[in-house]
Amino acid sequence: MKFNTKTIHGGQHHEEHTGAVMPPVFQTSTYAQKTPGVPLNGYEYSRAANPTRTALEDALASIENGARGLAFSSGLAATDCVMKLLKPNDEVIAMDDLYGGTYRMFTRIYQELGIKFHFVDMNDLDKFKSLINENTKLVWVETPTNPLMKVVDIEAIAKITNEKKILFAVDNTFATPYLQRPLDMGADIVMHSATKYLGGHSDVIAGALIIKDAELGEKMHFLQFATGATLGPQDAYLVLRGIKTLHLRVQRHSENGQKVADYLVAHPKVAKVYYPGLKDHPNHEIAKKQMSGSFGGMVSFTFKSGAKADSIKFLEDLKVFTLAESLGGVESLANHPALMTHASIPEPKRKEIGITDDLVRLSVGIEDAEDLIKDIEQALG
Ligand code: P1T
Repeated sequence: MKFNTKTIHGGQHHEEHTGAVMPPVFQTSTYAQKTPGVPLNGYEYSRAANPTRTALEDALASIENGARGLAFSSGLAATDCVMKLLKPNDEVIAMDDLYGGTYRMFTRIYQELGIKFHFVDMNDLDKFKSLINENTKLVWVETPTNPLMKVVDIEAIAKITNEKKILFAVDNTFATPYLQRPLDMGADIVMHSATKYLGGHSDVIAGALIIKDAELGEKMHFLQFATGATLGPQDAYLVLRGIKTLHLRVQRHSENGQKVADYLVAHPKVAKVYYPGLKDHPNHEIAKKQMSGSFGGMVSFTFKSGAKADSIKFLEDLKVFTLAESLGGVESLANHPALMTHASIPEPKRKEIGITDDLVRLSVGIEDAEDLIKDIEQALG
């Protein structure tokens, strides 16, 4: 099955009793048993499994080409489940640019529990390799990264992690499986904030893991079941519904993202534009190799003035874009990483990796590109 068919049919079947084309929202916590400990139909308690969530999890496994999909109550809950594979003294090598909440979890929760983190730009493969030792158990990347849109060569990293038997997890939130399928390139685990493009309509908080190996998938299901951060059936239904139009939406997000990036590059007030679809993006060639022909809807930029006040004024003056955290919904959103999504990263660290106080991040939606560009034009004016 090709990808655009999988988004609609992957892992899906009609509901057994009525033939319903979409799975019902099985709003139930528990399931009847005929004799103690023997469930009627495999389901015994909704923390362990729920048919609506199963339908979503099977769709997730299908679109990312994994053995197992798991749906969580948020993206961070999904990340947390991966971290529960680790124990004190284990080491993690993570990309230096990450969603602020992921960085906060790594440094303020798991570092405190005795896990050691190295944050490095993995485009420097020698530096990356030099950090590997016998305690290295996990490599964690976002690509493209939030908010600086760095691109990591998944195949190159996977070659190293597979050889050294280190788990390799990719947060595929920004790219989505429409543009990039990390498991096919050698990664072990894909993570999503399904709140974003998978859900696609800014109406649900959800997370996902897709695991390449069935045995590891089973272990992660145990961790999820035993600790409890599962997705409710109503929210599972919404994400499943979102996935059915993922290919159409991301195609338009990418077209609009490229147009907005091209417009910003030519604007006299704009200093730097971060978008992997630009020819002068430092990782453009890698992006071309591993993303399927387009580059998504996330664009960041800075001001020639370098002034925080200019970025704030711009954000206040937008009319079609909404100033809000989050991304990946049909509507365009704008965000100030230093003050909003990445405020939990200490200022010196933000400065070190390039999240400046005049950096603006746009989640370019699927409205008419002309209206979006006009809005940016008036706000920059
Ligand atoms: O918000 P939640 O569903 O828990 O997902 C966390 C998360 C994980 N990974 C990436 C790449 C993300 O962007 C996020 C959430 N990000 C935002 C809310 C944001 O505006 O960047």
